Amino acid sequence: MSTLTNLETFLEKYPAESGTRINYGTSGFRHKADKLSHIAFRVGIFAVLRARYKKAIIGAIITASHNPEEDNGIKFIDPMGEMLEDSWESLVTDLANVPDDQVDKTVQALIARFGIDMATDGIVYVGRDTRKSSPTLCEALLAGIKVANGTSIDFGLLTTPQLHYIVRSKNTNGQYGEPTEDGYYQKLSNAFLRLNQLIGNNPNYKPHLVVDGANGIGALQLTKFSKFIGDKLTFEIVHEPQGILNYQCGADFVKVNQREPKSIVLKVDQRYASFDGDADRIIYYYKNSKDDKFHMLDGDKIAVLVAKYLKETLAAAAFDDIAVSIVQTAYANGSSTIYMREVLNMETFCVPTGVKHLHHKAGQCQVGVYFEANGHGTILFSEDVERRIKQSTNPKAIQLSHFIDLVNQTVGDAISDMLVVETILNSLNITIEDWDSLYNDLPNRLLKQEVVDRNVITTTDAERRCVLPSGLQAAIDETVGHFGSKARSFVRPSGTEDVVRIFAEAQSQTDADLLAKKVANLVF
Ligand code: NG1
Ligand code: ZN
Repeated sequence: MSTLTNLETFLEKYPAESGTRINYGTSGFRHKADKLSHIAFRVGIFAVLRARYKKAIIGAIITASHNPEEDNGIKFIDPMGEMLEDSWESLVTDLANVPDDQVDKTVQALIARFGIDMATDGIVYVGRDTRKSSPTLCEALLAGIKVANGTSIDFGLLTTPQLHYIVRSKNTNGQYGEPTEDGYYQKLSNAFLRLNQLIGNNPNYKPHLVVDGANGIGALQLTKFSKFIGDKLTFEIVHEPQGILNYQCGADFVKVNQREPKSIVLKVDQRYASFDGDADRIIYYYKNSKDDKFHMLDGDKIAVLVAKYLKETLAAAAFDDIAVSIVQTAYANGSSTIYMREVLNMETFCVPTGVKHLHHKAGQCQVGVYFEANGHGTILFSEDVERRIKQSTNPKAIQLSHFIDLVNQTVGDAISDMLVVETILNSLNITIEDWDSLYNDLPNRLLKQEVVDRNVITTTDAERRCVLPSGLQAAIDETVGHFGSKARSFVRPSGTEDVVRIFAEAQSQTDADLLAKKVANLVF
């Protein structure tokens, strides 16, 4: 007998789309929203199985992050606030794609294979972004949870990192924080205000920021958060959810187009930041007083700022033995890596694209700072380091202890990362121009090319070298060789789109553009 209740009724309500196979990739399921209802329903069933198997609460967030408004997606959050365990990705892909008449059989096979006790609690925490399609998909997800006789708690509108925080807090019995949206604001604002009290207001730091909320959830949640910190840091929030999500604004628009959002007229002496559609990425920018031009500070610049602050503060707190390491991907600007190694004397690691790879590597460090160039990242403190810092009475260690509480260690978080950057700028008593001048970015170009089968390209060495098709890497090396010692270029299949990405970096923008074009010609 099936352990699912009213399955047939809901399979009729959420019938499978034939012909479209949708995979659970690095960012969960992502597709045009109108193709996702049956996936959301099946994900609901799967989430209950995962929760029962882990004997813990699981999260499911409905969002397609920086994708256009008409897309949507669903992503799981494992018990400690981390991404879904790798080996379960293919399992949920299977369940999401089997024909309707095989759903029951597939679920029963999972129950048998993992010895899942269907009599235990299966609790799923649910949240969603501001997309118009999100409430409908949420309804399908909740139906799936009910069919599997699980329990759902629907938190409504949340940023992705907020749900990560809530899941971890609940599963650790509140040790990480109070497991509510308000608990999140409380934890971050307490840490921020304590740090602010210890640091004071340094003369070169102006506590005001213009924030582009990408017409999404980030704008709503930042408005709520700002009430918790009063005038200690004030915001002008632009791009609230009335506009089209991510359209001509948001972190991805700024990073890809290397320009400010269309509606913003930049003023000298003002800092700006853009969030993405689910507020897990952040990019800073400003108008430079010397050249009067737009300058961007991406994930690499944030990583360098954080690493510099942590290294100096750990030394001042007599923790010279604690190493800060940096984890990047092949897209990291070459100048940032050189600065980290040669000026900060830190170990740097390069891992394949995708947050889970960065998070995993950073988790093996004493203090691991990881950021993708696109502005997604956070800082992980090992248990031992966190305990030592929290036990110390050294004034700098006390500052670090509040700093740890300011960081969302579960995942990249635009609100938390913004507070981290603002606190560090104040603490170091520097302007955004000073921060920007730590190193000069090497000019680069990122191209993408639609292809029939992107998987004809395979890579190695953290995606920096091609294995197949044979001969391609030798041809890339030969081409790069004509562009000077700082030039590099690589190609890799995207994990989220049907495209191959081509990246080039060189001494000048003209060279970077030309190199990218030449390498693209080698591929196609
Ligand atoms: P793919 O499509 O695999 O390049 C993109 C981003 C990643 C990451 C994922 C998940 C670039 C070049 N790639 O991956 O950094 O954010 O999406 O959203 O930005
Ligand atoms: Zn995002």
